[in-house]
Amino acid sequence: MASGEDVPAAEIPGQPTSQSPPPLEEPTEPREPLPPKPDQSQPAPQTPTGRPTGGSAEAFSQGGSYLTNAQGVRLPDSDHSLKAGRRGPVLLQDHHLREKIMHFDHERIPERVVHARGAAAHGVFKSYGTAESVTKAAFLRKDVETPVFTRFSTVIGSRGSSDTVRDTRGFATKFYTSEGVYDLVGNNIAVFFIQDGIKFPDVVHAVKPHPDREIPQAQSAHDTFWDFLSLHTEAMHHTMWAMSDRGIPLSYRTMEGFGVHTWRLVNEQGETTLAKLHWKPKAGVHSLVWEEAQVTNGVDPDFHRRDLADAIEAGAYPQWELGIQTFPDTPDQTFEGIDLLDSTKIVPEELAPVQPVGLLTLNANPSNYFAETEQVAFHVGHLVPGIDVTDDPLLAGRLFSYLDTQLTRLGGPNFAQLPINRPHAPVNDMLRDGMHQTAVHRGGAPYKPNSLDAGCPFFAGSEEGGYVEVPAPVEAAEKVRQAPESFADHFTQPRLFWLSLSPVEREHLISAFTFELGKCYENAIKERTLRALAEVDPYLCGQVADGLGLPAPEATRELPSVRPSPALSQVGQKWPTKGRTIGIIADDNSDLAAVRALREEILDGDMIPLVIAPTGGTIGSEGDDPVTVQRSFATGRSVECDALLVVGAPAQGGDAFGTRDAKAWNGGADEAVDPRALLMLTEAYRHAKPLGALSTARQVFDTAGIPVDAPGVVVGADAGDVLGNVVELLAYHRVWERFPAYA
Ligand code: HDD
Repeated sequence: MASGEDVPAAEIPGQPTSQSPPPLEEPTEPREPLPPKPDQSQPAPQTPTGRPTGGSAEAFSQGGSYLTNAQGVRLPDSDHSLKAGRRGPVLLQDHHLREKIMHFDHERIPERVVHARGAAAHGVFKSYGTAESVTKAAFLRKDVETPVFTRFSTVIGSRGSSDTVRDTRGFATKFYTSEGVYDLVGNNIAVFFIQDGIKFPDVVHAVKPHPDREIPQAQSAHDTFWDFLSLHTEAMHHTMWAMSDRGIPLSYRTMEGFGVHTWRLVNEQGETTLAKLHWKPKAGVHSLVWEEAQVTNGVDPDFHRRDLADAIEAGAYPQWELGIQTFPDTPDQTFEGIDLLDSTKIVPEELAPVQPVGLLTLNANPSNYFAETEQVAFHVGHLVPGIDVTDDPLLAGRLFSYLDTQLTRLGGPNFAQLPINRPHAPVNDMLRDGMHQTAVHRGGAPYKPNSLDAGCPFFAGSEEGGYVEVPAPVEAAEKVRQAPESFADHFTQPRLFWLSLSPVEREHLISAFTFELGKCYENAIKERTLRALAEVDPYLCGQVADGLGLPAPEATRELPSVRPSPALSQVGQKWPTKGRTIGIIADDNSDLAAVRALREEILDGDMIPLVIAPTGGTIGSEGDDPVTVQRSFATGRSVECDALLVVGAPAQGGDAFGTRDAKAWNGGADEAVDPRALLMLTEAYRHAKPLGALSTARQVFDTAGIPVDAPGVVVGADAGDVLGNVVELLAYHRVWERFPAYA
């Protein structure tokens, strides 16, 4: 058959014939263009000079009801390449195929070299005005509201890794202030691994997967990290935090944030104050337990990302207070003997209280992950008048690194023009051209001084809101590659951290060290780390050594006496329960009225009820207003819930758990309970979560081996009472007494 000649469709295997089922129906009627999404109806992007680009708003949005190519030309087909005959070769002249594949081939950009995996949200920062005496920053004046974009992240793993790994978390906020963009690029750990930016490539190379096999992913539990740590003990303080419960936060919503460095604040009078910045979550500082974190990695690798987005979508907006610790700007830049230029040191809150200066509320999810969360570019050098840097050598490295990395990641120097990075203040920067330039600049003289543009743009001094660096004195000294002597103490503050934790938290920390070092192959690395731990605390070192089956070394010096900082412990306080998730385990035979009442009361308390049943669908009969199931025993796991309730049969309802059919999961005292339900309960019990049983459900606890008189187990006949008690327990996050170390 001659090439190009059409073959009758009926003769071609795989092509529709008259016997083929009709194709799936598509909504093929052309309609009027859909109304633009809220973000698409914004005015057209502005140039960096603040002027419109000259294009219409429509030109920048994806609109219109017809599929087009990138040039706006309508297309009749996007499923078949242009061929010489139905079975013939694809033609090189298919410009639509070429464009579609070309664009696809370039859809990925390099992921961040660290902090690759993240989730973000838009929000607003409202200032209390309490920082006005120490800083002239306009966004910190009383009642000023500033739009923000916050990105949370893990550090080690790549973009596709999971959320609940043991790691430091990033907490970066972009404030679109009236004076330009201010970025606060912090972590959920108050100190950093290293004291000098020049060591950043070393610590990152050590913690990233091994260069030969690229394993393990998103973990510090491997030889290269512990090799580095044991040889470089300034990282010990950060590592203590990472091995504590802080390394496995419950959610982004329940994480503290820290600006880590000491910053220099400047007020209207030009007076300076040194300050450390803190984010305090309104929902409390809560963590997972290690087993829970490990299970969650498999059950729901997007756990933190989903939690953040769901909470915002449900209107349970996460909130943090921004707080500052202030210190006099003395020539030695120390406070109570603590070197404020050393980012491996904290100043305990008991010595310098954290004073609240404003409230961050995250209230909108991104519309497009790539455009916003992926392309947002933070930089510690994005500062506004009133906030200046100090001589912290770690900060110096960062001031160079953040801009530099965007060149590779975002492909050129114009990333400030991307919508998510664009300042909300007018820009007239005289930066020109370059890759991905989207502005149509006007004016013929992008240089200063000029006369052709009448000298415009003009310089702004302090009076006009210009960013004028603090004329901080610089000590005349010799050039050296050396650290100050005060940087040499690597163990006093790790000991302070250790002694500030409750017994349960210390046990968790011991287990984490034992797990991570247990994953190392080289004994020399384990032994060296034990020697470092001996300098922190003999009990800590002894317990980890026992777990590894190695002898415990002794400290080489007398351990310093330190005053613990209770603010570092996460145990003991009571917190709001808003936004927490309560699972309700039930089946067809359960007291449905109780299930309904529980659901309603949980929702009334601004919490999230999850009905968990043997199968998906509904429980209860048709005429009985069935209850929708959110998780089946196949998809649900206790790790998703902060507390679990089990609902048995109605009080006089007879034999609710007496039969074992397809949907009944509990066969009563003599029959087997579905092992998945038992797993959920025993797991939640082990993870010290509050548990409640209504009426006959207490039999299930017996079968699971959970003593109904154990701490945090509530049994009763009244749904309201049981729930009330469980919520009261939840306010403490966990039933801490259940951990053996509590006593
Ligand atoms: Fe960094 C990203 C936080 C030290 C170099 N860093 C990055 C992010 C956070 C932090 C939260 C992710 C921002 C985002 O969501 O896009 N980094 C910190 C903190 C540090 C710190 C709290 C110490 C106090 N970082 C640090 C040093 C260097 C870098 C010492 C280099 C000398 N950090 C980078 C980077 C990243 C980055 C390579 C990767 C992606 C990016 O910047 O935009 O430039």
